[in-house]
Formats: sequence, C-alpha cells, structure tokens
Amino acid sequence: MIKETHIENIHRRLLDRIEILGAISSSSECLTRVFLSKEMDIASRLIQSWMKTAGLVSNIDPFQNVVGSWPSNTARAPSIHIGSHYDTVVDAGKYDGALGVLLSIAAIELLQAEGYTPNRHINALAFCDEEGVRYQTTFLGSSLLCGTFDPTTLEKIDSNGIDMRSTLKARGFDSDGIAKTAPIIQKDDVFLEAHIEQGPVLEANGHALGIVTGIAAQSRIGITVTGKAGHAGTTPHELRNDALTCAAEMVLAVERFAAERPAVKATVGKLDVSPNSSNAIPGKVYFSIDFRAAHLRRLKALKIELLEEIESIAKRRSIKIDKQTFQETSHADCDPEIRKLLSRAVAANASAASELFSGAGHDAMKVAETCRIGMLFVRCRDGLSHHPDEFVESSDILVALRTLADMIKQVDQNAFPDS
Ligand code: HGY
Ligand code: MN
Ligand code: MN
Repeated sequence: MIKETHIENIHRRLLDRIEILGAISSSSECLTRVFLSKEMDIASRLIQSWMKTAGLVSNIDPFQNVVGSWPSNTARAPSIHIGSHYDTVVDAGKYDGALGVLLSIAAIELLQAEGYTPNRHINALAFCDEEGVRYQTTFLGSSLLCGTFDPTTLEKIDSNGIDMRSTLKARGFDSDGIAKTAPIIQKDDVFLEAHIEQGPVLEANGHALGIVTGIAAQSRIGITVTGKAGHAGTTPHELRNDALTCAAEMVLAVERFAAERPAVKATVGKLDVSPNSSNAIPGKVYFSIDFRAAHLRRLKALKIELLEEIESIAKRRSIKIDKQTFQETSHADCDPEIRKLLSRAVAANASAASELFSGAGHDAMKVAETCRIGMLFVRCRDGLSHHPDEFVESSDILVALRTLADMIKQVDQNAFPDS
C-alpha cells in the first residue's frame, strides 16, 4: 500500500514539470514548440531525464520521440504503451499533450513506489509531432513508432521552404534511417493515452474524468485560389479577379456547410494572401480546411459535396482553384475491453465519469491502426484548449494520476484472448 506522502510528492513533481515544460517555447510571448526545433531538443532531453529519474531506460529517436522503458522481469509480450505528444500549436496551452506525457511518467513512478512488478513491458512515450504545425501533416511521432510512417513525408516543406529531410540533416540526424526505425508499437500491444478533454462536456457534467468511446475522422485540405493581382486604385471592379473576395465567399460556405449538418466540423484556420499589400488586389490566396465527422466514409462523401460547392463559387467568379487533401485519418474506436478496464479504474478513483466521443484528434487514433487503444479524458476549465488560458485543476490531475496507474495495472493483469 502506497503512503499518501509518496503520492503527494509525485503529484507535486508532476505539477512542477507541467510548468517547466510549459516554459520551453520558441517565443517569449507565448508557448509555441514545434517539430524539430531547438525547443524540442531541450524539452526532449528534459523528458528523458524525468524518465530516467523514474528508473526507466530512455532513448530519443531521430524524430525526437522520447521512449522510456520499464522492462518486466518475465519479459512477456505484449507491451503496454502510455503517452501523448509534447509538441504544441502556436500560442498553446501547457496541458494539451504535455499532461498525458507527464501523467504517464508519474503513473509509473506511482506504481514503482507501490512496489508493483509488471507482467508486461511498460513504455512511457512522448511523441514529437501530433499537431502538424510545421509540415501541415500530423501524427509524425506516433506513425514512426508504429512503423506506419510514410517516407514521402520527408519531402514536405515548412513555411521557410525547407524540406524535412534537409532539416533532419542540418540537425545531424540520418534522414535515410528514419523510415527504417524499428517500430516499438506492435499489433498485440495496448496503447493508453490520457489527455485533456479540450471541450466542455466534463465540466458541464461535473465529472473530473471521461472515458473516451472513439475519435472523429479528420481531413485537412489546402485550397489555392488564383486570381489576378492589380492596382487597387485604377482597376475597375468589373474587370477584377480578386482571389481574396473569392476565398472569403468560400470560407463562409465552409462555415455554413458544417453548421447545417449535425456532428460535422469545418474550420478555415490558415489563410495566406498574396501579395498581401493594402493597395494591391489580392492575386493569390491559400487557405486550409480542417474537416471532421464521426466516420471516415461520411467524411469522404461530405468532402466531395463541400469541394463541389467551392468549385462552383470559383466557376461563377471565373477564378482558378487548386485543391489538395494533405492529410486524412480514419475515425478510431476505443477498444471495448480496454474501456471496461478503464471504467473499473475510474470507479475506484472518481465518484462518476462521463463516456464521450472525441472531436479532437489524438495520437491514439493513429496508434489504433496498429493496436488496441484506450483513452482517459481529464476535465479542463471552460472546455478551453489550443489557447494560452487552457487550465486543469490540480485535484483533477491527482484523480487522473491515480486512475491511470490503476488502469495500467488492470491492463497488465488482464489477458486479451483474441489479440
Ligand atoms: O487538431 C486536433 O484535434 C489535435 O488537437 N491536434
Ligand atoms: Mn492539440
Ligand atoms: Mn493534443
């Protein structure tokens, strides 16, 4: 039986680590930590040191995924992996991803303090890129560790026009070796992810924790609208080919499309205008569409409809557009057996919990292509995320910590006959 003072220490250390990690940013104004940046270097080494303090054997791979292993004495497969991502969006909150990474290390610390001896290998994982900020493609870390990384991604360029391969080389990593990295996550394994809810349901229900039933499918589409730049003072309106007014109509159509359909989300979050000059007619506009629905089949069908609408706006305005889907990830179901085990762990630590579906994407959805997954959500204030005011109560973090540790034990002690 673990002493309360041990739990308090582990909890306190976890809260401190959230603050320390939340201060590692490329900007002095806000929290921004993107893939293959200097700040990811610093953060990865820090996470590695925390894993080592927890008694784990820890490595950082060339993508800066951090893996901490707690090998079992019996060395019996399959493994249990627990973790989340430690990259952030631009102007992020400090809990998205980081909380799951740090809870994983802390839950292992708790089990060790308890004297627990695992039957299976247990790995704490900190994924290097889930948000996809730098190369507009998500789940780079989890796909590499699952062996499902697409090597053509190495040719993608960032906003400075530098491709991923060159960035890796410049940082002294072997870019050719990336695709050959041995996968750590195997088909008979189990992956558990704790994450803030990033929505308002838990708060509304008065529950600190949620058991995730599944994760929505998502697609990211890039639209380039090509009109004709010209003089803002002399070009008659009837002779203009304004790419921005055309894009504006499309952006509103995207909003309307989603608003008219239940459980569909569509967001234009990125807009680049060229030449971006106050006295020139915009000649070119690029914008992104983040498009989500509960099931991939429905998402694909709706995407055709949405793009037809966008196409018809372009046609009416005699403007050329180019469309590209640069990311599509299937919805994922959380494994029913794991959900049952998670419910037991939650029941032992929280008075009640909600079951909920995730509209936000998570590493777990990528990992679900490889093995069984389970997800635990933690309440966040006002349901706010991807925002600097993101906040989680320390008492909720404590309940999540105890629950995650219990959950690892539940999974560790249960066989999955059909795996
Ligand atoms: O976009 C998402 O859903 C996740 O937060 N990256
Ligand atoms: Mn996020
Ligand atoms: Mn996240």
